[in-house]
Amino acid sequence: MCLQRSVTAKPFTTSAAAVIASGVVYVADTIVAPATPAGAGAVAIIRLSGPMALQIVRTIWRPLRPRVELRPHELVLGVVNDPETGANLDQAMAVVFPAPDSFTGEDVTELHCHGGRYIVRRILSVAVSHGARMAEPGEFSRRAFLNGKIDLAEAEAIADLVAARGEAALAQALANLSGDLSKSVNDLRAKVIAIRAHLEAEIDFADEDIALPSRHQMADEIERLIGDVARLHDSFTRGRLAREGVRVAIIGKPNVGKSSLMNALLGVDRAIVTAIPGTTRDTIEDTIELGGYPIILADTAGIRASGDEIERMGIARTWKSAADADLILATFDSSVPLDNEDLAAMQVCIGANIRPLTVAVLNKSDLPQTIDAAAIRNAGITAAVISVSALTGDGIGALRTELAAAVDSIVGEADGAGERIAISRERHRDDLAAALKALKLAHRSAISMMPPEIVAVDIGGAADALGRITGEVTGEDVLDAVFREFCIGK
Ligand SMILES: Nc1nc2c(ncn2[C@@H]2O[C@H](COP(=O)(O)OP(=O)(O)OP(=O)(O)O)[C@@H](O)[C@H]2O)c(=O)[nH]1
Ligand SMILES: [Mg+2]
Repeated sequence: MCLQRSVTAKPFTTSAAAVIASGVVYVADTIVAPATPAGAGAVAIIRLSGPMALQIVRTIWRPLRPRVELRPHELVLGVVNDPETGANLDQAMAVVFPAPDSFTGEDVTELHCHGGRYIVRRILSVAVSHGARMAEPGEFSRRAFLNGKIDLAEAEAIADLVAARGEAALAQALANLSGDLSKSVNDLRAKVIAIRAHLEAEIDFADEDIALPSRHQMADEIERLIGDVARLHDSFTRGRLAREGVRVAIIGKPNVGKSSLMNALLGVDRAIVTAIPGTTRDTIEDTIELGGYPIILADTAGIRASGDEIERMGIARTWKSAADADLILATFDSSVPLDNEDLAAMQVCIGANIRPLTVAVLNKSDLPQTIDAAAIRNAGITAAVISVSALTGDGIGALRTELAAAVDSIVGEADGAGERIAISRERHRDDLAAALKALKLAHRSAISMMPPEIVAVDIGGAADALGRITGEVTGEDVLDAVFREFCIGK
C-alpha cells in the first residue's frame, strides 16, 4: 500500500547543498518519510536522509539509558520528544547509517517507533519542524541512484520486489536487484562500445597500418549482439507474466458451471451460483498462484444470443476477457449434449484466432455423462480435455496440474532460449527495441562497406539505448518517469 503524505512540506532553510551526480543536479536537503505502510502495526519506521538526519534525531530523540551513544548500525532504545512542548511522543529505537555506507549514500537515520498513525504523524511533523522536508515518492531510491549506490534497473527491481505476487516475480526481482540484469546489459553495452572504438580508430588512423577487425568480422560481431539483445528483449513476456500474472478466462454457455469452477479453483465462494442460466452478469476476477506465477481467473457471463440488455453488456465483457486472456478454460456441461450455444461459446476459443491456448473442461462429471473428449475434438477443439465436478471437487486437482502445465508452456514459448534473466518493464523493452533497430542498421551499413562514420552513428545509438536501461545514459525526464511510480518512503 502506498503511503499518503500526511505532513505539509516546509521550505528548507539550513545547509542544503547542490550535488551533481550522474550528470543530474539535486539539492541535498534532508528528507523524511515513513518507510512502513500507513495503518496500525507493531512497529513503524521513519527514515531520514541528508546532512541533518543525525542532528534531527539527536534533537528529537534521547536514549533511555543516559550516556549511551548512537553508534553506526546499532539500534538503541530511547524516547522521542517534541522539544517545543517538551511532550514525550513515543518510545522508539534509533539507528544511524553514516554516509556513504547507507541506502542513499547520505547520512541516514531511522526511528523505529510504535505503529500508530497518530504517533507516526506527530514524529514526522516534529522532524519537519526541525529542518527535514517530506520526501517525494521514490526520493530515497532516486538519491541512492544519484549517489551511485544502485543503478536504474536495480532501483526498479526494488519496486518489483515489493510488488512481487509469486515465486517467479520474487526470484526475478531478486536477481535483478543483485545486478544480474544490469550486468547482462552492461556486458552487451561494453561489446557495442568496443565496436565503436574500432570504428573510431579506423576514422582516426585511416592512413596508418594498424590491425583492426575487417568489416565482415565486425558484421559477424554485430549479428551476435543482435541475437543477444533480441533474446533479452523477448524475455519481456515472461517478465510480464511473472509481474502481472497469467490471465485465465473461464468461458462457456450459461449454466455449465463456470462460477462453480471459479469457486472450486479459488477454494472460496467468490462468485454467485444458481440454477438460473444467465446468473453471472459481470466479469469477476480473483487470483491464485500456480507454478510460481499469479493466475488471474476471470469468471464470465455465459455466452448466448438471447437475454436482456444487462446480460448482453455482460457478454460483451466476456469477449473482452477472452481477448485479453493468456489462456482460456472452455467449459462444458458434460451431462447434456453439445448444442449451438456451446458452439457459439467455442467461437471465442477457435474463431478469429483470438487465443490459441485453451483447456477444455467437461464439468458435472458427477452426473450421468452425455459428452466426452471425442465430442469436444469433433467440435474442433484440439486442447487438453479435463473432466471435473465443480460440485464434488473431483478432477479439480488434475485441472490445476493441467493449468500449471499450460502456464509453463506459455512461459516456455516466451522464453525459447531458457534465459534466466527477464526484463519486466516496458521501458526496458522499448530501449532494447531501439538498440536492436540501431544494431540492424549498423549491420546493414557494415556489410555494405559504408564509411566508418556512418556505421559509428548507429552503433552509438545502440550504446545509448542500452545505457538508458541502467541509467548510464539518462536525463531528468527518465528519472522522473521511473521514480514517480514509487511510493513515498521508498
Ligand atoms: N451436479 C452438478 N451441478 C453443478 C456442477 N457445477 C455447477 N453445477 C450446478 O449448475 C448450475 C449452474 O452453475 P453456475 O456455476 O452458476 O454456472 P455458470 O456457468 O456460472 O452459469 P451462468 O453464470 O448463468 O453463465 C448450479 O445449479 C450449480 O449448482 C457440477 O459439477 N455438478
Ligand atoms: Mg456464472
